[in-house]
This record gives sequence, C-alpha cells and structure tokens, in this order.
Amino acid sequence: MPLTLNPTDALVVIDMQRDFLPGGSLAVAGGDEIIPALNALAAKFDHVLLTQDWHPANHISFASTHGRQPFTDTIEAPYGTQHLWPGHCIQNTPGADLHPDLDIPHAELILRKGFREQIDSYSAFLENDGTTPTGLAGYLRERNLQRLFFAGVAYDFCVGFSAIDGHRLGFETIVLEDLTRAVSLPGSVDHTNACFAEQGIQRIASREIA
Ligand code: VGL
Ligand code: ZN
Repeated sequence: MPLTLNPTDALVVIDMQRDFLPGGSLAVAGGDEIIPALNALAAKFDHVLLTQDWHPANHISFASTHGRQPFTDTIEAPYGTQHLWPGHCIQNTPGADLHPDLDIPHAELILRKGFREQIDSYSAFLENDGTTPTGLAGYLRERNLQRLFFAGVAYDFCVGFSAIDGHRLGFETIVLEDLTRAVSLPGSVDHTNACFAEQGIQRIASREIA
C-alpha cells in the first residue's frame, strides 16, 4: 500500500554537499546517483529541510589536525571516540557547497552543523557530545512537523545518527533507503542497521510514497 504524505511530514536531506559526492574530499560512492530521485521526491513534500556539514579549517574530526590517518584512525575526544576524516566541508569553501544538481527550491531551512572546532556533529539534532542541541528539534516542534523522512549521505554516519536522535526525541522517523549511500567503514553499515532495527526505525523505498 502506498504511503500518503501529509502536511506535518518533512523530508530531511542530509549533507548533499560537493565534498561528500564523487570528486569531493570525502566522497561517498554513488552519492551523485541519488540526486535526480531526491529532487523528484522533494517536490512531493510541503516541507524540506537540508543539513550542511560546516567545519572550521582545524576541526577536531580532521586527521590532519592531529597528524593522523583518515578513515582508519580515531582519537579520544573529551566526549568519546571520534573517527578521523579527510578535511571536508570547510566553511566558505566550494567543497562545503550543496551539490549544484540538487534542485529543491522550496527547501525552507539549511541547518549547519559541526561548526564548533572542538565538537563534531554527525546528527542534525545533537552534536557528538550527545548533549549540545543544534536547535532542529525546537524548530520542528514549533512548526508542528511530526514525521520525518531521512535521505542523503552518509547512511552509516550523519543519516544514521540523525534518524536515531530524531526517533529518540519523539519524532516518527523513516529512512528512505534507496535515497542514501554509505561511507562503509568496517562494520558501520551493519551497526547502523542493527540500531535501526533495535529502535524500530523504519526503512522504506522512495517508490512506496504516493
Ligand atoms: C559525515 C563524516 C564526517 C556525514 C560528516 O555526512 O555522514 N561523515 N562528517
Ligand atoms: Zn564532517
């Protein structure tokens, strides 16, 4: 049975920026493939929100900040283990731009995250310390947006953390599986899938939406 959208639904498109897509410094394989279908689906939603990873040049999540290797190395931050990445989505650089093929003119909010030098933020709701709010939950509640559909990159990091926090914060949460792509570090996709299953976070295909 097709899923019918209603006016209190929102599509949340995570981090569809040049640096996360092929050609970028932290490219997610196949990330560009989802853009046409994402644009088409977004047109069906009254409310679309975008996130933008937005880091200072010496961000805590950059391997170069610590003289370490990206992808394989981690550091112990005051808030816990932090994966290290290639430099990406640096404030006011072209890599931080939303991808030019993303065509969602009615998107009503672009939420920047990860802008504090000493805290990363995978989730659109809470920074990686698990306590610093981005303000998104307040925005959604004040606008009476109750059911959230997540798409974008990366499935196993920013999409996953955002969906899990959204669910915990009381929003009905659905992940559009065909409209995401994963970074795929060892075990990261399995871990994300297990968390979704444990919390009852639904994964659906975008074609199920009427
Ligand atoms: C992301 C790694 C670092 C993401 C952001 O958007 O999933 N991943 N920063
Ligand atoms: Zn980042």
